[in-house]
Amino acid sequence: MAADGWACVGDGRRIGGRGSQRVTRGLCVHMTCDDVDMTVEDPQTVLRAVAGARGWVLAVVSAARVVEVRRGLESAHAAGAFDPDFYDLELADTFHWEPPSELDEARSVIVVARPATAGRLVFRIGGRDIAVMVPPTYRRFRVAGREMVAQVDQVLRSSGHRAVAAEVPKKALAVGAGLARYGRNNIAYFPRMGSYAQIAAAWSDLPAGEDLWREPVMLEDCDACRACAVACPTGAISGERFLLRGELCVTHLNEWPGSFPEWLSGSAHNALVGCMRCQDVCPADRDVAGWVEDGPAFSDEETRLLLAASPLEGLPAETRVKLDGLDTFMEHGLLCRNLAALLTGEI
Ligand code: B12
Ligand code: SF4
Ligand code: SF4
Repeated sequence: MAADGWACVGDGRRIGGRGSQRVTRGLCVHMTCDDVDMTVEDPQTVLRAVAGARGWVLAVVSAARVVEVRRGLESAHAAGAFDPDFYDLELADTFHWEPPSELDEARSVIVVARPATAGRLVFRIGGRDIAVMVPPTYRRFRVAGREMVAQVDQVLRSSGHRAVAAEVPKKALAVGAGLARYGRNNIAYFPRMGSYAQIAAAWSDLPAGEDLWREPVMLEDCDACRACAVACPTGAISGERFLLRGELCVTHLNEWPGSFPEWLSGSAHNALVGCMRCQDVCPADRDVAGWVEDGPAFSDEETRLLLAASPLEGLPAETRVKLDGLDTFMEHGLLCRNLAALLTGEI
């Protein structure tokens, strides 16, 4: 069994449960959550139990690891690993490397991942129903991130600690912390969730404890597989290096404003936002590939309004409710642009 749980489904430990009252030596934390109610000595143990009860995974790493990850990223940039425009748009200002002033002393970063389902929307055009996918990350994006951090903060407050959302490189921290492995497609794969995971991170004043940091690891499934590289419509997963050619990735192209480049084939579009090709073909996702929730469905009239890029304020209230419910973080005009690219040929 691999230490990071890839060959098993957890270590089987159970630390109390609803109503259990286990009192041990050391710092005592009593916390009550919907489905975990226990008294244990160590906030990290409580955190992991609360996460486990929800099907999430969690790790606490030293804040110093963020500095290391930053150095790695900056030296890769200095060595010319990133397309300069891509770096400026996607990476240069994305991360907040300093902990927020509201924490007296940030000692650790807590990384949490939870399972996420893809969404299958329906757009009706000329009486025909066309299914359009929303990849797992984008569904309830903001809510999911906020919930994970709020839950961690709630648990920590019982022991006088805090957690505050961190915008740091989440995959690198999840993999370094031993929670996940990289796929060749550069996505992080978690036991029992595969790549269908949403990741959140939080700065905390909780001491990190035992350092279990490790070098990045790739999935064993990738050793004899290149399915994602073959399926990638733009060659972003290169045979020459591990690091994604992010500037070619459809997700990069359809998350940003502007027109799509001329070289991008119309058939490359496959989701309302993002791209599912390298996940759809991945054998390591075989157990989660069916994690798809249906809805909402958009009528002929709603689809027509969206394809005409009608402003959000002008849409019927029920259409706005459906769009708000997606919570993708994407600006309305970009979703309309992406939909038009997807449905070209269907109209
Ligand atoms: C910028 C960004 C993008 C960019 C760049 C993607 C990328 N691979 O960097 C674009 C817009 C293209 C993108 C696309 C997607 N993204 Co994105 N993205 C981010 C963001 C903001 C930062 C990612 C980052 O740190 N990139 C910098 C690179 C250098 O980091 P890295 O990929 O970890 O690279 C490390 C490895 O390459 C490693 N390494 C180097 N050499 C080698 C060699 C070996 C053998 C190994 C094992 C490792 C290794 O070292 C590098 C540095 O640490 C995060 C949110 C966040 N705050 O973290 C979301 C995030 C990573 N994205 C996410 C998702 C889901 C996606 C998409 C799957 C969305 C979709 N379905 O359409 C695609 C996947 C594209 C892909 N194949 O990677 C999720 C990840 C979920 C998961 N399970 O991994 C995140 C965490 C958002 C979230 N909160 O959920 N994304
Ligand atoms: S498709 Fe194959 S090579 Fe790509 S991430 Fe999945 S297992 Fe690895
Ligand atoms: S998300 Fe799409 S474009 Fe980006 S690497 Fe995966 S298959 Fe290629």
